[in-house]
Amino acid sequence: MTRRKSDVFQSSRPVARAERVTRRLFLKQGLAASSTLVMPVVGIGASVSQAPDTPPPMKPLTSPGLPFSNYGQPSPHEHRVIRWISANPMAPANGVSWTPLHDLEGTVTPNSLHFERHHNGVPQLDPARHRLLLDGMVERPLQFSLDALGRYPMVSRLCFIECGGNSSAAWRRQPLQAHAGYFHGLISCSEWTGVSLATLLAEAGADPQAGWLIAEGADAAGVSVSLPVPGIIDHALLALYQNGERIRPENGYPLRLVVPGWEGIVNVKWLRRLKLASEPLMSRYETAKYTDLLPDGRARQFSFPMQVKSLITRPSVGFNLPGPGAYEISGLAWSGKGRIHRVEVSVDGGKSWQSARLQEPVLPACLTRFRAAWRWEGVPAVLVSRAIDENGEVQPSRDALLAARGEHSRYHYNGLVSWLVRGDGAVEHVYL
Ligand SMILES: Nc1nc2c(c(=O)[nH]1)N[C@H]1C(S)=C(S)[C@@H](COP(=O)(O)O)O[C@H]1N2
Ligand SMILES: [Mo]
Repeated sequence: MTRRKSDVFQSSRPVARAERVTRRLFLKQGLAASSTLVMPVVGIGASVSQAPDTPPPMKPLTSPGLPFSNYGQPSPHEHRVIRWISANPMAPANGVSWTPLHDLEGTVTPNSLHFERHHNGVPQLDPARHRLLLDGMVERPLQFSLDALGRYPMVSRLCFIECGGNSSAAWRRQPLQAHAGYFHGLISCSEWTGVSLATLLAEAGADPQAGWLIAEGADAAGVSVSLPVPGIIDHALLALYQNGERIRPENGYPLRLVVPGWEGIVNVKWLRRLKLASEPLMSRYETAKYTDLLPDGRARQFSFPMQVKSLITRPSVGFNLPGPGAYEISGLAWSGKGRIHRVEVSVDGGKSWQSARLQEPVLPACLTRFRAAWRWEGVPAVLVSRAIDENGEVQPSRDALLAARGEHSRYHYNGLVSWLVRGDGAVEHVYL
């Protein structure tokens, strides 16, 4: 079933009686009641669930429920929580589908909602016949069946994959009004499990002179990418599992390359060949595509790690705040170069900032959930988040990003994202 953005509307259900609760919270923390941003969140949920106008709990059922199922499905009440598909009807195999970040919580993306980027559709591969060829500058060219790969020691990495083209609509002059996930949701986070690249390169006897690894997919898009071996040898893996189950067909079944924190395209799906070489291939996917045209007319190439970035997911476009009172601001931060060190949140369009609470675990190249308690006064407020990673890199303002990169980029947008909460509680995307 293909459902479009217009069918999807998400509204928040903030807490009842929030005003009183918030005042109590302020007193508890010894803060002035005029303050609008309160950290950390304590006790709001418990107090609210006691509110006197809450309907009494439903009676337990007296007849049996539905029987067991072989493979679980979400509640039918959650049918609006879907990937939104953007593809050209004339070439439906080339396009994207977006993770609904605005509908999700925590940091792990359910497999059925992992974003998709296919250049020429999802190949139907038979795992019994699939092989991985490892050749080029090696002592022993090797070919692996999946059974053979499964006998090597495995490793797991909880990490994000982000398309280089994520958030690209933010390069436009006018702020696009779209749900957070249907704008910034070409990022998903999974636990990937498989065999480390280092293990296989050692097995084949990689030539130390081979500086580049060329990875090729088995789909009909001719995807080949070149990766610098020293940059990936310690963290790349050949993944067989995604959040504990076999990788989904759309995410690379039965085998994909995962390079934690590096741009989407190098995470080659339906992996069929790894070739060691002394030079990069200069394929279409690292020349005509996935390069960034700079203001001086040159193009930036091989910009692998995704830059530090963050985004408030709740509230965001599509939410309607029903009235003044206590809300939690919740969002995601990430950096392809390491851990998130700090996330700052502003409710006044960047005039003042306070540190948000980072939810554990905080892992390198992984989505990190941040939270900040907020009391909305019922007047317009501009919410912004700003992430800083462990290398001290700071998420830039949109103006700073445009000044550095010019206006002809299509990839690697990591500027600040601002949401205007209007006086009537609706949320709009604005540029500062
Ligand atoms: N073989 C192959 N690998 C591929 C692609 C593809 O079209 N074919 N798309 C790439 C791009 S551009 C991205 S962003 C990621 C998307 O991974 P996902 O579809 O699992 O989210 O896969 C990359 N690997
Ligand atoms: Mo991508």
